Amino acid sequence: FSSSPLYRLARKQMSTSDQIKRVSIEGNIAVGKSTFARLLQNTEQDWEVIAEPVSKWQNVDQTNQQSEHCPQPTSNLLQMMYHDPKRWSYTFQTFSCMSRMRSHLQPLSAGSRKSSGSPVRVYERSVYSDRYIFALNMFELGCINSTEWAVYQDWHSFLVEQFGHRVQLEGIIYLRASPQICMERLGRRGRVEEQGIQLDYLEKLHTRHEDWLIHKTTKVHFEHLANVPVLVLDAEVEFEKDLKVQDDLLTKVSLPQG
Ligand code: DCP
Repeated sequence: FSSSPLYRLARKQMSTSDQIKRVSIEGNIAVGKSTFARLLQNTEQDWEVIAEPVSKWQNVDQTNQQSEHCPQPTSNLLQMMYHDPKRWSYTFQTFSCMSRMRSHLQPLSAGSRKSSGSPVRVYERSVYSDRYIFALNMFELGCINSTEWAVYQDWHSFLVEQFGHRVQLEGIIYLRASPQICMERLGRRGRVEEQGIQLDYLEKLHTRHEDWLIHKTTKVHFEHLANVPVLVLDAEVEFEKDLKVQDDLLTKVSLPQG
């Protein structure tokens, strides 16, 4: 791996950062990002995995605004977005990206700080897939209007530029599988809010991943993002319970020491 482009580029990018290596796992809905992140965490104990804050989106805390007119302590924004995408997509994309920014900026845990080399932090998705996969897709589908899209891009670019290297990635792991396989996994996992998702929605998201990470045709606003190395892993085969497949995937992911 040390002779691979991912290694060389990761080293080059590191020299301009705070030495934390930030890597995101990308891929379609239900492809297995959380499972793969858990495997990575078990294999590399001092890597820190930051889970996607889905439960926050399912339980938006309203306690600060609680009053007679707003007696509910939480609301399920994920559910609201799937139920009425035109009304809620912009709000959802704002909230999900803000919660992700917060997790990108979290200080390192004590365990990761103690690691001998540079600490590695692994994210499930990133502020970049929020924008170039989901928000863009919702805009193209007409669920985010052009004013909302302009506002979204404005604050997104501003925040990413302000936070600088703290939200920049040194590598992307793309778990790649067909939309049909993701559909099967989505059905099996049975997250209630996602029950209305159709295959053509997963197909659109798949095309967006391919355009961004394989064909590199997505127009990205951030210069550094164009140079981030991408490791493509075949996630078509079931890997959740197959130790051999897990091993094969994991051996492809090794980052430089130091
Ligand atoms: N989602 C969205 N917009 C975003 C991020 C996520 O609409 N900017 C939605 C899509 C899913 C849910 O949130 O319904 C979680 O999606 P992910 O693909 O990020 O996470 P999964 O849990 O599906 O991933 P995996 O099963 O691969 O672990």
